[in-house]
Amino acid sequence: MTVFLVIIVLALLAVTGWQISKIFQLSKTHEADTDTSEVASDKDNRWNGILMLGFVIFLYVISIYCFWEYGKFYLPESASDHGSEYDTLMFVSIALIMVVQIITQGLLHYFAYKYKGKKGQKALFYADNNLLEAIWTIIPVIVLAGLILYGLFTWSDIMNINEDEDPMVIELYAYQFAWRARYSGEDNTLGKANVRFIEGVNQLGVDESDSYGEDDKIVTELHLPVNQPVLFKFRSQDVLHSAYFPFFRAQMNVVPGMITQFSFTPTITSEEMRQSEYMVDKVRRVNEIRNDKNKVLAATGESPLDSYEFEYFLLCNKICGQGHYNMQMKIIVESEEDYRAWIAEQESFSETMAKQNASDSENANAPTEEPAENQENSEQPQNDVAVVADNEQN
Ligand SMILES: [Cu+2]
Repeated sequence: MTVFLVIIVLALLAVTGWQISKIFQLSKTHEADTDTSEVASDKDNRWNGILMLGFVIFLYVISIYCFWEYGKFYLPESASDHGSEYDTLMFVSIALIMVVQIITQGLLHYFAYKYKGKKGQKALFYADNNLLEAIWTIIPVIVLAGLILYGLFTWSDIMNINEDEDPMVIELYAYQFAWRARYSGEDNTLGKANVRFIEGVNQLGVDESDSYGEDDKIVTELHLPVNQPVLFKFRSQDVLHSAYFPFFRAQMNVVPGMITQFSFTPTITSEEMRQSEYMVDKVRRVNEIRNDKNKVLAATGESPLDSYEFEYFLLCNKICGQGHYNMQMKIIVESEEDYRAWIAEQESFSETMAKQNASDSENANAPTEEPAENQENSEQPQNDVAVVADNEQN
């Protein structure tokens, strides 16, 4: 706050100084050799022209430098089936915009320099030219229409879910501030769910009376078999979240009170991605930075950072509250066998509920000396769900 006030005071002082200097200038008697005219002289125009040219050269140089220096931070090759379509669309659009902008921006600034004002020189009065008008109207219309149609076809290609492919249905459940995944089990159908059923271990509010839900499996890590189409159904417990899978070029809003969906097919396993040239290079760079930091940490006696290993992540891409930055879930793309082995180990919803009911009745029958602690464990109040999840992540 103090800093803010100091800045305001300094700004006001600067304005006062500027105004005072203007008053002095105006009150000064005109000397013969100083030009105080408000009309631009040839010298002013020459300077403006040079600055216009200089500015566009600066823009070009800084753009080239940014591509050169930061190009390595682009995402690698897409790890999903539709991702390459998306990348091509993006590349074509950016390339077109870049070419047009480089030419028009360059010409604009060059003409400002070339045709700068000169004393005695009069601008040519040129009313209109139908041919020119037609050219610069029709060409952009054709190019833009083409681009829009191309975008529309790509969009519907990506967004239309092909039910013939028999995608594996997985629910992604968002809440402040973590994700849960619910696999739909052998029947590939998710049990009904509602926020009103959230109680105890039933963190996602799965309807116990719906038999489709019995074999559902709720997990904290997303495992996907490679080359298998997946249909994600998104649900939110509290506020607007956004499921963002940058490596798979997918994103979908997660809206409270409705189910949104997105389908894609992962094509590159986590291990393959780890071994790609891009990722080997990135991991090496990250670990170099971490090693440098570790030297500083070691000097102050603090524990060192772990070395970095690449994993796919599902992130939240809506600023949904204080813990938003931490809202992520690991994604592991693996072979069909590895996936099957992993999913077989996971507890189904009916098993989780049976366990809770058993421990509930045990508590009810137990002598009333020490139930307080057990009660607390088995009956998490709903508000603590997020806190528990947060702790798990850390
Ligand atoms: Cu969020």
